[in-house]
Order: sequence, then C-alpha cells, then structure tokens
Amino acid sequence: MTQIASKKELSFEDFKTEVLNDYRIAVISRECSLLGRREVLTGKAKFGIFGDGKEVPQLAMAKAFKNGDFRSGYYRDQTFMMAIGQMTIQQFFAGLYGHADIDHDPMSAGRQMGGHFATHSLNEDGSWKNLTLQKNSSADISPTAGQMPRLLGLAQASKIYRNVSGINNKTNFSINGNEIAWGTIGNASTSEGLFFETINAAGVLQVPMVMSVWDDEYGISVHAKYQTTKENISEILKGFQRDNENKGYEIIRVKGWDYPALVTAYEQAAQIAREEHVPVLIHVQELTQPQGHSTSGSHERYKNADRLAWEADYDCIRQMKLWMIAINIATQEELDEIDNAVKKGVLEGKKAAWSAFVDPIKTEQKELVALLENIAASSENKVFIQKFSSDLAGIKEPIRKDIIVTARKVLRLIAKENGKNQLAQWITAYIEKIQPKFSSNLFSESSQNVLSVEEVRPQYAENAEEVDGRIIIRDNFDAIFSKYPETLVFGEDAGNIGDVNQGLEGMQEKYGELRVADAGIREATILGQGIGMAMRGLRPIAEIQYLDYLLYAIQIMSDDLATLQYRTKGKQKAPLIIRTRGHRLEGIWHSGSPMGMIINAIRGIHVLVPRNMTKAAGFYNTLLETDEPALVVECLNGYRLKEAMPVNMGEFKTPIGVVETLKEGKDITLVSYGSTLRLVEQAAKELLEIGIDAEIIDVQSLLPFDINHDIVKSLAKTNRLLVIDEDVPGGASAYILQQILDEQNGYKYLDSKPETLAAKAHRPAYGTDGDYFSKPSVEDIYEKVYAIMNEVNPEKFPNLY
Ligand SMILES: Cc1ncc(C[n+]2csc(CCOP(=O)(O)OP(=O)(O)O)c2C)c(N)n1
Ligand SMILES: [Mg+2]
Repeated sequence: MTQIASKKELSFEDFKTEVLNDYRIAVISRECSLLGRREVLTGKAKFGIFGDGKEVPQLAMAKAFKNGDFRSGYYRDQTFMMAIGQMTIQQFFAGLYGHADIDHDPMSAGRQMGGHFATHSLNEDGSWKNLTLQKNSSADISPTAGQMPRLLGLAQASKIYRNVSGINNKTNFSINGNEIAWGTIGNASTSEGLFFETINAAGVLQVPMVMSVWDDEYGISVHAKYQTTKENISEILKGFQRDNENKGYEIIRVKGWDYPALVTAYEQAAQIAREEHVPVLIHVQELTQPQGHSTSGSHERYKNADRLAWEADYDCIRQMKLWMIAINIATQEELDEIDNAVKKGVLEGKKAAWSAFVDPIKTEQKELVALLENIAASSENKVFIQKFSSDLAGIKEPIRKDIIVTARKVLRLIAKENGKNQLAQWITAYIEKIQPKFSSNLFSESSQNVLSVEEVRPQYAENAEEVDGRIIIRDNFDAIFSKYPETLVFGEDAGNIGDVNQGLEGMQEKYGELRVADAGIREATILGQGIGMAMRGLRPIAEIQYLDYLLYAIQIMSDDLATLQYRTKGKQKAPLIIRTRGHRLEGIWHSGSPMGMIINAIRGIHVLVPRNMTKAAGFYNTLLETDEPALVVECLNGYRLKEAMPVNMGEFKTPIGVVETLKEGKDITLVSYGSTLRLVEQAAKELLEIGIDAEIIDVQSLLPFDINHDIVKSLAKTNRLLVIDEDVPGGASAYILQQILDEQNGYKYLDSKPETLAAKAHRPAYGTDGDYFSKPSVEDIYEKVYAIMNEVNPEKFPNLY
C-alpha cells in the first residue's frame, strides 16, 4: 500500500480513488462472470468460461502494463482486459453470445467462444496501426499453453528493436525495445511441454517477458499433486533464478488475494523486464474459482468442504474489500453502494448486448416471414408454407439457422412453382450476406496478399555461371538481408555455420548474431519466436532444420499461426516465413514428405514446394512483399545441383498459386512437385522413346493451388491424368486430384481413369534400396503411365507383366 502511495506520490485521496476504481473493475468483472453463467444455464449462450477468482492480480498486472506492451494469455483474463480499457461489459456479453459482428465482439466477431481476448493491430485495410500507442493483446487460442511460443517472440521483438542497428527503433512497433510481453497461464497448464520449452528459451534469449501463473491448485478437476512436482511451479523453477554469475530469471511469489503485495510485485517485475530485458516469473498463489472451472460441471464434485470454505474466505475480492475497510479507504456501506451500482450497470450492459445480438436477426426473421406469407398466398402448398412461416414467426429469440433452414425447406416444396425464383434469390442473397461472417479472412484480404504480387523472372548474364543451388539461396538471402533491415533468420545451426546446407554461409558474420541466429533444438518455440516477432512488425524467417521435424511445430502452426487472421477477422496478422527442407534424403526421419498432413493442418498458411533453389529464392522474394505467412519446402537434394546464377538477386519473384508446364505433350498430363519432378522428367524422356508424349506440370504451390486452372487446360488436350508425389497414398496426391477433378471440373475431359502414384504407406526406409522400394521410382512412373496407355492402345503398348 505504502508502495503505491509513495511511489507515485499520490495524496491519500488520489490513492483512494485509484483503489476504488480498481475495486469497481474487479466487481464489474465478477458480476459479468456471475451473470454470464446464468446466461448459459438459461440457454442464451452456449458455453461460458470466466475470470472469477482471478480478478485482483489482473488489476495489478494492468497497472504495470504500458502502451506498446503485449499480452499473450488465456481465458481467465477478462478483468485485465477491462482494466486496460479493451473490453466493455457489453463486449463481454457480445462475446458470450457469439455476436458475429466485429463492431460488437471486437475479440473475434463471434468466431471464438467467450474468454478469448484480442485487440486490433490492423486498420480496416489490413495495414498496421501504431502499436506503441495502444495496449495490445495477441489473440488467445484454446489449447492450454498454446499462448507460450508466441509470447517468446513478442518479447524477443523488443530485444531486436533495441539492439539491432538499422531498424528505426521509433517505429509503429517499438520505442527502443521498451515493451514487455506479458504471459498468463493456469497452474495446471504449466504441465505442458510448450510451457517448459518457452521458459527455457526465454531464459537463454534474455527477453523482456513477464510470465504470470494464476495458481488455483486445480486444472478442471485435477489437483496440483497430479500436475506439478512438489505441487509448486516456482519451487521447481528455482534453478532458473539469476544470480551474480549467471543470467536467468527473476522469480517472484505472491498471494493472489493480497492487493498491495500484488501491485508491488508487478511494479518490480515490470521494471526488471523493461529496463534490463530480463524475464520474470510471477507465481500468483492462493487463487480460487468461485463458480468452478466453466459452465460445464460443478466444482462441488471434486473439492471438499474445507477447500470450498477456504475458497470462500480467500476470495480475492473479499480480501481486497477487507483490506480497504481495514485501512479506511472505504466503509462497508460505501463498498455495498459500489456493488449495487455495478450490478445495475452490468445488467444493463448485458441487456444492451442481447438486443444488439438478436435484433438484426429478428429483422431477418420478419423479412422471411413476410416473403413466405406472400409466396403462400399463391401456392398449392399454402398450408404447409404457412405452417413453416408461423413456426418461424413464433420463435421469440431466433438464430440465423432457424431462418435459413425454414427458407431451404420451403424451397423444396415449391420447386415446381412460380414463387420459387423469388425465394431462391432470397436464400442466395442471404447466404451471400451471412456466410462471410463465418468464413472470411482465412487469408489476408489486404492489397498485400500473395495474389497481388507480380512475377519477376530471374535474369541471366549471357554466359551465366552454373553454380550449386545453395549459392543461389545464399546470395539471395544476402540480398534480402541488405534490402529489408527488419528480416531475420533463426534456427538450429542457422547462425554460426550458416545452416546445415550452407544456404546462410557467412550471413551471421555480415549481419550479426541477432539477425542470423542459432536457436536451441526446440521447433515449437522457433515457430513461436517467428509468430510473435511477425506480430510486431518484424519479418522473421523461422528455420526448421528438416521437414520431418516440422511435426513438433505443426500444432502451433495449425492452432495459432494458421488461425490468426481468421480468429481475429483480419485484425491481427503474422507474416512469418517458415523455411525448411524436405523430400528425398533417406530414412524414416530424413526423407519424409508428409505434405497431405501439412496442407490439411495449416489452411490459413501458404504452402510452397519449389523444385529448385532459384524457384525457392523467388518465393522468399515474393513473400517479403506480402503480409501473409507461408511455409517454403526446399528440396533437400537440390543444394548441390547446378543451376544458372541469376543476376537480379533479391528481385526476381516466383508467383504464388501458379503452376508451370515443364514439358509439353499430348498423351497424358503428369502433375507433380518438388524433387519428384526430376524423376518424372526422366520417366517422360524414356516414355518419349516409345512414342508416349507426356505433358509435365509443376504445381509449385500447394496452397493456394493453381489459381488460373491451368491444369484442366492441359487435361482438355491430353484427356489423361497421373498425379505423382512421395507422400503416403491418399496424401497430397489425393488433394491434388480433388482440386483438379472437383474444383476445376477436370472429370469432363478424361478418357482414362485419373490416377495417383504415391510412396508406400510406411515411412521411407533407409539407404538407396530403402528409397527405391519406398518411393515412386522412374520405373514406377514409367510403368504407371505405360499401363494407362496400354488400356488405350494394347497393340501399340502390350502388357508388360
Ligand atoms: C491442449 C489442451 N488440453 C486440454 C484442454 C481442456 N482444458 C481446458 S482448461 C483445462 C484446465 C486448465 O487448468 P489451469 O491451467 O490450471 O487453468 P485454470 O482453468 O485453472 O485457470 C483443460 C484441461 C485444452 N483446452 N487444451
Ligand atoms: Mg488452475
């Protein structure tokens, strides 16, 4: 208490006002939780997970949180969001109802369940706001500890802005790296690997991160004794404590109901992190859950009477109240008055949120009812339509599903009547209006999206030198680093030796250890570093050493990066480039090509599969002109293959979503990508010797896929299709087939069965023979094509077997 008063030299009156204001926010938040639960139990909202029992520490965190800072937290943080002025009562309820309108639910426009918080980093047109002028919260995700990897990057951005020369440190994103990234996590979620991985990495990197653990001793019903060694996370993390010899963490322990101690703890933490760039862990103990974990289930089932009585006693708001009375900040009566006023205010906010949610839907309901009445008047099915119409009209609190289901059911009834067109048009227009509320912004909709970049071809000197592919990659990175000071690359062995294939050779010497950095062996947080830094305006390139190890990071790519634009309805972005290398080495974990798994897990991220290093370099150049995330898979066996050296390094751009025809032919279309193309080309040569003329198409970009529908144009000519890759059967080859047959209507042109040729279902075995017997070989491709042609002309191409 004295700390707050003395530090800011407040008069007692000012101090009192500040504390009372805090108290009011805590009570508002609590009342929202209580009323929120009722809204779920009465059926107005589907699910509720609230911040009750965690209010007071969040007030303290909010006091220390400054403009430019970032939060990366979880579903308990509603009080914090209210205290930093980023969430109103009405917005809280809009989120609970799932109001599909960003103006009402600024957190996710109804896409996420309540309790998943976000602020807006982007303007309407997708351009950056000045993030140093506002308090920022990166958008929450539901997987426990999924907020951790991104937190690391948010914190590291400050370090980069402070220490890398050449980036203007008075940008939209940072003022001299003074910003803190604030993490929050539940005690039980610290059991996740991502938590420990992030804690270690932040200690190594020494970044301004303040990590709060809200400890209520439970994770849903599971007690700390099943979650944490010694039931105490700060106890077991003690080894991270910094000392005179070693850098590390500052670790602070504080009780979650002790308002003055919390305020002091957070001030101290902020000072250390902001000034010294040292990470801080605050273990906030003795928190409670007044209403249990969420609206599903009750905690009386798993907490005993003693625990419940203790929780009632040590409810943080109750303790704050007792403290306020004890030091004469307010009387019980004055606090009761606040409580009553708040109750009224929250009720009003809730009602306003409900009307805002339901009124537009009621208007749509009326519109359809009127139309149906009109159609019924002249219909043979009058009685039935009127029944549908009156049932719909009778719904007091309709949702959109009620409306559209009714309309579609009636349409079937009147399929042969005149009124049909009017209703069909209404349905089409309705879906056109409503669908984007649920489906827009999976990708960037700004003028910087990947489709907006024009191709620039590589240019060659007259006698262009043939060099190893890795030289092209390296020299192109050199050009990139000098052209874009905000680019940086990091990964295992990416720094000192310039990556395992020397594509970054010499770059660290030239651009410094912060921009070209070695990272620990920790794929998920390498990814997280990239996400967090990209969210703060840097252009990170996160390197995953081998494609096979991307699986460690795929969860965070799928849950966090791929959903970011979507889950904020375009209000946050992370234009991260993920660089990896894959295909065709040898062995179970060094040759995989699990592209089907990847493309299905990360819709929202572009997936590029360049066949050589010039194409790859061109993709990097393209991506840096865009504001979207992408994965680039370089061909592992391509670094030592010769390619002509372009002269316009850093400038040539491979277009995204555009296929390339490598060889024209008239008999069959062979579609493939990456390293496999070299085998396809060889097979095509051998097939030509016996008079089979194959057309070869390089997909280049799996997501997005052939935006100009060029493949179907090839089918129209050849009437036959074989898709080849080295994924498992039914993997990316099945996706490609679906795109061609379904999306591009390729089935219309086929005279033979469309086929795929993939690897075996198992992971590829080691060694040259392992490779030959696991993946499509030149002979496999040759014989597959031959078999298709045998069916067409058995005389010319008699059975081989
Ligand atoms: C990866 C993952 N596993 C399981 C869940 C389901 N789940 C949601 S919250 C929760 C308990 C979290 O407890 P804790 O971290 O202590 O936070 P608290 O709710 O107690 O604040 C679980 C298991 C989830 N969201 N994500
Ligand atoms: Mg807990």
